[in-house]
Amino acid sequence: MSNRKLSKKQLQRIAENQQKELSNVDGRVSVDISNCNGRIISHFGQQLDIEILKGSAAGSIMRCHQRANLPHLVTGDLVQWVADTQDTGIIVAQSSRKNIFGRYDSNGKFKPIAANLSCVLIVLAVVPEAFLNLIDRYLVAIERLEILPLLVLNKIDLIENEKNSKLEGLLSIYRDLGYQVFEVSAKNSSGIHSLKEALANQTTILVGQSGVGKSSLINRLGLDKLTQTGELSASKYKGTHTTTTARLYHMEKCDLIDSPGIREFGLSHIKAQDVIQGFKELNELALLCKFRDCGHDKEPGCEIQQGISNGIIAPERLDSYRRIINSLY
Ligand SMILES: Nc1nc2c(ncn2[C@@H]2O[C@H](COP(=O)(O)OP(=O)(O)O)[C@@H](O)[C@H]2O)c(=O)[nH]1
Ligand SMILES: [Mg+2]
Ligand SMILES: [Zn+2]
Repeated sequence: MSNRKLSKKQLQRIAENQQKELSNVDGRVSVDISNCNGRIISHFGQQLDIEILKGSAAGSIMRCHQRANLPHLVTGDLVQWVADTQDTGIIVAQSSRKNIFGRYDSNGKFKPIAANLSCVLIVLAVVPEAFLNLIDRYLVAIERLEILPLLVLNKIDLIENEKNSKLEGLLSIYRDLGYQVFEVSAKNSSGIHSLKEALANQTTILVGQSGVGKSSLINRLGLDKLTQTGELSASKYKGTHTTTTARLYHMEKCDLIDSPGIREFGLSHIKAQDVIQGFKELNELALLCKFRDCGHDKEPGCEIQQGISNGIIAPERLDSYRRIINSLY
């Protein structure tokens, strides 16, 4: 009993000392990546689960609190933590982020979803119906971050014999633009192998409407190493995760992040000139329009309208671009 008390005190003292060392003048705490010993897996209210990255416990999960002076941490953040009691920890520092993926809520507040990504997998399904504007919203958010965007159509087991021409048309727009589009079924595994190869060595967040099969796909893409290491971490997890926040799965060859379905992926506070960068083909032609402030509507010398007439621009994409521009503050 007394032994345990002593070690807890010692641990706290170590934590405090490290905290002092790490604090910089403005009270914010940041640390070099090489000093990070944890990675945020998920949130549980005020608590976070981290994957332990160093030492004999590497690969297992630790429940942590974070110091109040740290910013809001998200899945994928690399952090430095110290032991608190025997089975919880305190996050004392955060490493700078390679990138941060998120949306804007209806009040214009940025809602970070996940950090340090290399890929975003936009998940569509045969049902519920896929919407071009939602895909484009994701692409706008992704192109700004220099993250690889991939598209996947799930539930192809539900496609009837006759082709679904509306869906085919939608997918061909993105294929023609050079995006890689996979067609899979999480139910019967068809197409899963090539998707898995494309995701190898990437840290990928799966995004898309609720019900398209993001969680099912993650199940189908492999086994999570973290929930397999040790009974303690496994029992902590059982049944506890409904996808209300992003959650990282450490698979054998890749990292996958499940995200909650979002009805609207808000971009309200992105700048208009950043929106068009998400529309590669429009962006290229817009530079050639006669007027620099061309609205790409009825102006003379509009290359985008010309492109629509020539069939090289999909009119749906211009509509979709307009809808996003009109939704900006
Ligand atoms: N037929 C069929 N159903 C699927 C497939 N993938 C997922 N589902 C079903 O679609 C529903 C939503 O899946 P879920 O993974 O929870 O979607 P999420 O909300 O995007 O995570 C569930 O009832 C799944 O069983 C698939 O490939 N084919
Ligand atoms: Mg889900
Ligand atoms: Zn124009």
